Amino acid sequence: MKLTTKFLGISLANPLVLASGILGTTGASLAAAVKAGAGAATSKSVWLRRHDGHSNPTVLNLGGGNLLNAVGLPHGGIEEARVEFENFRKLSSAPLFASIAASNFEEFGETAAAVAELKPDLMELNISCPNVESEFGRPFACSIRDTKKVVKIVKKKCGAIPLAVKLSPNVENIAEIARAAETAGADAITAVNTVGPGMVIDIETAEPILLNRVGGLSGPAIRPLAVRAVWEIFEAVKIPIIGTGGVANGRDAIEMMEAGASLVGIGSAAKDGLEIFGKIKKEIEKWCESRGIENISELTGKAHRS
Ligand code: RRO
Repeated sequence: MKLTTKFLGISLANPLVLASGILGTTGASLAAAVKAGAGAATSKSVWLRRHDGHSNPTVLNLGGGNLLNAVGLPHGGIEEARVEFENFRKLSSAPLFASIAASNFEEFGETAAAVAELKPDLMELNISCPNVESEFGRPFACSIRDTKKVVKIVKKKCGAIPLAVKLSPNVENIAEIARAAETAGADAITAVNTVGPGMVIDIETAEPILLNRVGGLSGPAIRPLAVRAVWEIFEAVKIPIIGTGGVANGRDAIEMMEAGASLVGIGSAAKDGLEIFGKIKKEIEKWCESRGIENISELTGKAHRS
């Protein structure tokens, strides 16, 4: 069977994508994910100017593959992205997805324009980071109005580069936010960012462990929530979905596609080693072959037909 797929005209060797935030800071680490088997790799969210994240501790391992993070969107700025994207291109011909972040509407437009010049294969608009609320207020992805406004601004700057909008699961109705993004011109939806915010307390010191006190939850614990979100978004919009949230094996990736995803993001599961991409690919292939499925895209949205 064939794992190759097309997403908004982009050819991928398989539907697995390194999600933003995990190993996406350098060209070498992005290329390593592709070499290990990812069909595409997404950068850490790029800022126009240097942005310092939170101080340590920023990531807690909760066990069972689950993480609580408040990294706080650190990035060196557009010149760093230029160098690292060039490094990636020297090492790999696979699609590169550029995640972008900013603190306000205007800066999102400027960042999109600057990143478009770096010619990524897709731009992913990160309006759903749960860890910078104290700095910038509520994420745009928590409001229909803000989502529409920022997508309109950014879409104008993307030129021919397709635009995916990364949504937050921390909303009452994710389908209506997805619809707002689609109406405003988004070409795809990435769902979901981390869940929360959550908190873990050191019971001896009686203090929250993360320096930011709260952080976003990721890993297998959030997978059913992500699957439900993707399922609802698939019902609500016509644009394709990158399903992300707790996928850790072939079964999970297939489930995410059946819920409606065309591509599947792998984030937390990659923290223990990039071999995960090859392993998931093999599991998908074996499952599909035993069921006579010839084309991976047959899986997308299958749960809506049953
Ligand atoms: O850097 C982070 O703290 C972070 C980001 Br940008 C995001 O989108 N989601 C997340 O859980 N952490």
